[in-house]
Amino acid sequence: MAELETTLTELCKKDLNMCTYEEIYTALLHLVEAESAKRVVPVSGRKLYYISAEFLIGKLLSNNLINLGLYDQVKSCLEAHGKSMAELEEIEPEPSLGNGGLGRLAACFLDSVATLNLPGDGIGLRYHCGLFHQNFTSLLQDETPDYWLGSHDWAEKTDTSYTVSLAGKDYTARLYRIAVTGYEGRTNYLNLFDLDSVDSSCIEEGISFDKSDIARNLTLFLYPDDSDDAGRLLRIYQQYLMVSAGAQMILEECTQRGSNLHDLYDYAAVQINDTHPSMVIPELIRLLCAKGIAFEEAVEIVTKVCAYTNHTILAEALEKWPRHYLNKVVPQLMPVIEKLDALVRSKTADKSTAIIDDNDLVHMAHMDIHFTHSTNGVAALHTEILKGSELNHFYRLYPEKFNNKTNGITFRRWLLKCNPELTAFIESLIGPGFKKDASDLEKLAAFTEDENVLRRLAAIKQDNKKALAHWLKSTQNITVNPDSLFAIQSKRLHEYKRQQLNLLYLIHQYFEIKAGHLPGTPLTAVFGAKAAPAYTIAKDIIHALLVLSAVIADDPEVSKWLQIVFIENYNVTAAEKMIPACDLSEQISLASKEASGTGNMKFMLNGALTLGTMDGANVEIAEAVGQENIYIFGESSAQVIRRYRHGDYCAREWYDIDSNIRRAVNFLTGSEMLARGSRDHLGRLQNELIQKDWFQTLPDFNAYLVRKSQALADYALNPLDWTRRALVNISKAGFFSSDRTIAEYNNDIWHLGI
Ligand code: 73E
Repeated sequence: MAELETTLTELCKKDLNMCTYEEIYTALLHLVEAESAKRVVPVSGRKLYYISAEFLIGKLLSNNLINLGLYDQVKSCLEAHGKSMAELEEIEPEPSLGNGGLGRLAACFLDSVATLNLPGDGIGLRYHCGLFHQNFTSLLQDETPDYWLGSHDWAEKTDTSYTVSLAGKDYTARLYRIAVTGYEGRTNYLNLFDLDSVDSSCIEEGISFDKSDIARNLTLFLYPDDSDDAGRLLRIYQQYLMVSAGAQMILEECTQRGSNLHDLYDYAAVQINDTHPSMVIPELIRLLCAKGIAFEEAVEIVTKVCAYTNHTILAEALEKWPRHYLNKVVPQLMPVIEKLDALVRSKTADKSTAIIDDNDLVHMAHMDIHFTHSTNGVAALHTEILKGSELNHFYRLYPEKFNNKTNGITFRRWLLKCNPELTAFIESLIGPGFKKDASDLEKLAAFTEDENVLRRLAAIKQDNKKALAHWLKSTQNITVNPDSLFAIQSKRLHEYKRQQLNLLYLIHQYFEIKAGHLPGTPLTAVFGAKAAPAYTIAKDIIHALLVLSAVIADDPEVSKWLQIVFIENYNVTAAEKMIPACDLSEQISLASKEASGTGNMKFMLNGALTLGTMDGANVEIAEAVGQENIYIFGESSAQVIRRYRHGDYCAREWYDIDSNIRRAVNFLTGSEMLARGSRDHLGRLQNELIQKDWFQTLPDFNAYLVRKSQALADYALNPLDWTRRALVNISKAGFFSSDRTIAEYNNDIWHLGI
């Protein structure tokens, strides 16, 4: 520690007592950079390039210190000088370079690749503004830009750049690099590309900006609003900048390491994270051909090198670009894409797998499946749905390409970093092995009947709930009762995730409490969710929850038993506060729609019980913990898929026959709600639920109600048994470590370092 103190004092050029948090932060950034650099290992054999439009990395300082084994020392050293790590963390802006699960998964994967000492880099874009900042004004969401680039961010500006041609004009993509050091592992890099000319002064109002000036706006925002043509075009510009610069970098690195490009497979494995980077396929083919390789061989090389991950079956998320868009932005790629389409058409008569369809739409996922050697889903159920229905035509063509890789999360951030008290307790019981070998958590099973252990675990949960309560008070001036049950639903706002089901339940409870039917325990229902700026109904759902929260807060009879807290601007930093404090994890998507979910894994690992449908990775969580340690409800994916196929779902029938549903839905435009909320928003949501309800909320309403009431009663009646079941959940969470996921990708798809 003395050595650390000397280093820090030298870096700050004065006694630590005299330093501002800014100065200490900058010094630590340099320290981490230097330590990370020591762990760069020369690459031998095949190296991974994980290409993704999103890397939701979150704050980096504490995580990097943990991975470098420096966290405890730094913390003690700061404390000795009257400084707190928590306050220091406040200085760092969060890089929110992702929307949600897909981007966060990419960040967890980079951590695990480096921790497993595998050679593997990320390739993405350096957005100047991350996902918008969410503000609640008049109980409605509005959006402002999230400027995260400060005077000292983690990305190192390099002298490396590549020329990328967009709509016939040349642009220079500059490389920025963020070091990614694994837990006691090697250092890899996250490579982010940007244009020097990008300029935030073209942001007009809120998050709208002049979309025509590519040189100035290309990397301004993560996924600009794509509700108009200019926005959609901009998305293609972004994607191509990323893949073209990325592909050039890959070929350059591999050539420098000795590849003659015919043997590219011995040097590179490229993982395509959903369809956003799919243009890397024709781009690599184009570049290989330009270096003298014949088209057929180039196709073969690229197919062997690339693999594709599918993250969703929602049709609107599967990208299909009008041919004329691509003709405009990437005319150099169209001949390649046309030749690939011709190849497919010569191989199979089945037109449904064509790349360019009869309406001149280019199907990115189709190109991925034909011209990569692996297509994987992200949880067992999701992969089965891909094989059995969504991508069945492809599965019949290439059964050998399809495989499952159930998602995972890095325990360094989602346990060690966010829940140090629980981490220390687990370590005291089973030793430190679980930090690198998550299956070690199984050893906790030996303690499920140990009352002392259970009491300590309950006390840790209580501490974390108090910490969340304190954070809510200091950041949003919200007071919560830590003795209530904390049920948390935090994830993007989307109808398929069904925050509206939770909303209807809360309205139902409001009526029940007023009628004197009291629940087993007071409930605090916590939400964290951003709605896409153009997603009207999602914003209506946020409004309804905020209005209901106010209605309840103003009613002393109900507010003793029920409180709704909607956390503003949910992001990774907020998640780190919320997850350790959760008792009941709400994973209530419509079965078949949530490909995996990863929040479900984070909550389980931190000792929450899950209330969920048999969807995504919930299915595997239920298998791991057993039915007695999870609250499962609702229709099965098979039932849901059948209902969609028959096309005979009629929400109005459910509304008409069920008085509980009717009462809850009607309340949306009742006088209590309209006294505080907007008739436009609430009426539209009500109408949607009765007339459409595309994600089948009403059929699951009663089952949800019954299971949730059961959970509340169990929590109140037998708290020790609740904690015992929480411990079972923690002990079974090992499978959901991203180290396991990455080991599987490596064994089955990448074969790195060989
Ligand atoms: O179920 C999640 C999954 O856990 C899925 O919805 C999400 O990916 C997670 C990680 O595998 C996802 N995000 C997107 N598609 N699937 C997506 C689509 C378009 C733009 C941004 C994200």
